[in-house]
Amino acid sequence: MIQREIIDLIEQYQVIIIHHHVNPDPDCVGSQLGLKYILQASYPDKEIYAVGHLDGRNAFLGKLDEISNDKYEKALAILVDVGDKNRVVDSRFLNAKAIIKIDHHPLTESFANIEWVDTSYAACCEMIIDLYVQNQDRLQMTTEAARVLYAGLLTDTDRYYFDNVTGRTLRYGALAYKYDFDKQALYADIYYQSIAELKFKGFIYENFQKTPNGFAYMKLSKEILDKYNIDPNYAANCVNTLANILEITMWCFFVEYGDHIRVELRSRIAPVNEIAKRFGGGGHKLAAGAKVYSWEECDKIVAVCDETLNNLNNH
Ligand SMILES: [Mn+2]
Repeated sequence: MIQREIIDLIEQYQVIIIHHHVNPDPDCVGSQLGLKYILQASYPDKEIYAVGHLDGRNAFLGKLDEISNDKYEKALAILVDVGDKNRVVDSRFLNAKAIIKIDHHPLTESFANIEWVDTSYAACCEMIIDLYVQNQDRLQMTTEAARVLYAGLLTDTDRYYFDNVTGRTLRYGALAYKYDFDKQALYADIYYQSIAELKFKGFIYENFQKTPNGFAYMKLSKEILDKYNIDPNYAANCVNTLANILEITMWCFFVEYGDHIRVELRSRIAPVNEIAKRFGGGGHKLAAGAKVYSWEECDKIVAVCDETLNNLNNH
């Protein structure tokens, strides 16, 4: 069983360094710090580090470690919530003696010594909790681990709302919830909005476009983002501003970055991962993404999505 192999390998190493992906979200950081705290409690003699960079928005989750290059010489590196080598923050993980990957995204490349990749988990934090639940003879949970793992469950499922949620996700939420951390403080840290963010959403509600067959989209140029003082990552994460609207069954944000346009595609009926694939991207059935390089390509995506809904409406 792969979880046993993971723990066996962990037990062979004195230094363990856990890495996150670029623009880490609470599920990624929650998995990273949750695993760190579990391993610290379970193996107090080992050196366990979590490295990378947290922006202000995710600072409530905890602190990361700064470590010197020589730490990698005898280390085991663990990558969480990320499948691609080039999306891992801090490439020094390549200098580690062994690498473990723990991820719930569809597999794109294999390179680690142990790869635990399973898309049946709604969140990477659910995988870390499962690692603890199935191996309680060797691992210990802590209150602080439960807090950050619970944060990841909430955000990767949109509070148990997305279709990736299973009975297991809910049971593990209950397991984390029973630990004595301040839930209201956690919700406040995750869900607060600034007035600038609120006004930006107001702009979206006023200005999104809709095709005749129920595809809604928003083109967010650098000019608009600058005007509202909004970071492109934040803008892309606002795609579900257009969710739960009666007349809209598929929706998309096109967000301009320096050299490309990020496409975030969502649906509540027709699969969108195949559409994303046609434009070099991919993802889940009802939530997918791609990267394109011109607004003309965005218009092609709009046409394909509207056509998909047209075909669906006529059947
Ligand atoms: Mn995740």
